[in-house]
Amino acid sequence: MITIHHLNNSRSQRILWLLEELGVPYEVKRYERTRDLQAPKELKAVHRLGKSPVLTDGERTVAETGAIVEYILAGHGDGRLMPPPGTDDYWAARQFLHYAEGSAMPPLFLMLVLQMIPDRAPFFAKPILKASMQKVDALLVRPQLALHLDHWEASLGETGWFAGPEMTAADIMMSFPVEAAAQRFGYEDRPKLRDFLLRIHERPAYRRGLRRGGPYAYA
Ligand SMILES: N[C@@H](CCC(=O)N[C@@H](CS)C(=O)NCC(=O)O)C(=O)O
Repeated sequence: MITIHHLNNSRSQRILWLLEELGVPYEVKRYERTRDLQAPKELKAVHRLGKSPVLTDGERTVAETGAIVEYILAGHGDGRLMPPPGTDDYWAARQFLHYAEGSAMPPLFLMLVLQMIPDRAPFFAKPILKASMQKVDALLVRPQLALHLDHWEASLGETGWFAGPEMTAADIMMSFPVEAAAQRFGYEDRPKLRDFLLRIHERPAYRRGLRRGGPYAYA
């Protein structure tokens, strides 16, 4: 039996959704974030990085969302949720499986860190740090994020999915950056992203995953 080590309000929600779409039985072990939003130390007993998600399957432990998605597809996908191997859509899907964590998440994380720095500084340093962080944000982070958001909107293209005419694991991987960015920017000017979120949030498997995972602030 697969066990998913799941942190509340986190990107590991995607794995529960994937398992629900495939109808694979699994157990969820829930972990609660600490007051400063870190994972609790118990997760380090599962994997030394102490991050979520982690999958355990018998003696095997797999970390990293993208690798976990590939592990589940290899063992239980039976060709579902991926385009036919070797096609352009297949390689687009593989690209998004890597891109979601490798390229889409870092600027979103950086933006969060820049916001936190002045909040955590001594009171006399706050104004100068706030001004500096806002400058870095405006010069470096926002233009990068705009580039990525434009890429997502264009990739949804005519089909409304990230890779080909049907929903794939690429859409599940991309759901977290799309949800996280929606909270910070909204999608007033990006109708395809707005529509993508509405469609995935209505899926019965998505909703079942939410019930298994507990609190999730992004849906
Ligand atoms: N690229 C990794 C990121 C893992 C990660 O940073 N997970 C977050 C959950 S959103 C976490 O565990 N944060 C708590 C912490 O770092 O203490 C993946 O996709 O699995």
